[in-house]
Amino acid sequence: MVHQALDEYMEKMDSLPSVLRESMRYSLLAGGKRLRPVLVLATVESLGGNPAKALPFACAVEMIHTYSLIHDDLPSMDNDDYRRGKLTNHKVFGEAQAILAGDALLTEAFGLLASGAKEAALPGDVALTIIEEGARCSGARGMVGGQVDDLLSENRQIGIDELESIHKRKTSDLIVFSVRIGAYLCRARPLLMDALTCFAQQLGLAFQIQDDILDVTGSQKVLGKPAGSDLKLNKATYPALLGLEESRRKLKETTDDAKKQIANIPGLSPEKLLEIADYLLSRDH
Ligand code: GRG
Repeated sequence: MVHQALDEYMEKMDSLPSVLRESMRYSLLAGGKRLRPVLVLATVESLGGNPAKALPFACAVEMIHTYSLIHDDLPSMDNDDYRRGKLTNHKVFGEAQAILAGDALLTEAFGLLASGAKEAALPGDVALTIIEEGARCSGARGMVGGQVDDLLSENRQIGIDELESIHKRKTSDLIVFSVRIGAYLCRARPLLMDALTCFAQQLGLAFQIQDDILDVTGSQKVLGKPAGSDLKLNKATYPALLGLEESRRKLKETTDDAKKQIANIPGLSPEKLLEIADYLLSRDH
């Protein structure tokens, strides 16, 4: 559903400069797990809503995520050649176009949050809250701020608290935003909103621990990368700070904690969300 909807949005943008449209399409439709949009839809389903109506919001978070990946891969950041099993955006379209494709995806995402809110006839305060949270989670106080502190932490010894503060903003905030969108769309009461938020925070942390473990164990080779090729020796990671075994234990504990947050809450059918948590625990890329 998400892939098709993203394809349709890009189809409609037929008046764009063709290189811009192609570079946006290239990364947006390259695949990926679609974790964040699926979380939007699964949260809506868990609250008894209609996931199809949440599709514009789901697509918006995937656009924000894709922009962050394009920019993260740039030579001035992680300088990666491959993403989602394909050459990175700047390798195909050049650095300037990659920066602009990312900028365009981020901006379109906020347009989509607004038009999605109109389409769903959301009350103004709910729509504005979603947009405000989206800016907070993806901007200076969220993902961008986390990325800055991540870059500043390179070649420096950091502790587990600082590592978690970076990942909370860089990785978890967009995951939390995805779940909270679903809760806002269904007008979840505060108890449910809080439970879902705690679930997403722990899920985001677990996701990052698993990401760090996979970088070391080389399971990313599913994407055509050699074992350990994602390992950045100048960066702090969970396995570097805690060791592999302790990281695996923490991953399991954090995932279990995430699942506990949403189990047995009246008014919530958490099956899909629990399934996603289990899937992330066993994922190999
Ligand atoms: C450049 C503003 C800016 C932010 C970059 C998200 C991020 C911050 C960088 C991405 C680099 C990275 C490997 C982060 C760790 C976790 C993460 C977000 C992994 C990629 O997400 P997946 O695994 O990717 O959900 P797919 O391709 O499956 O969508």
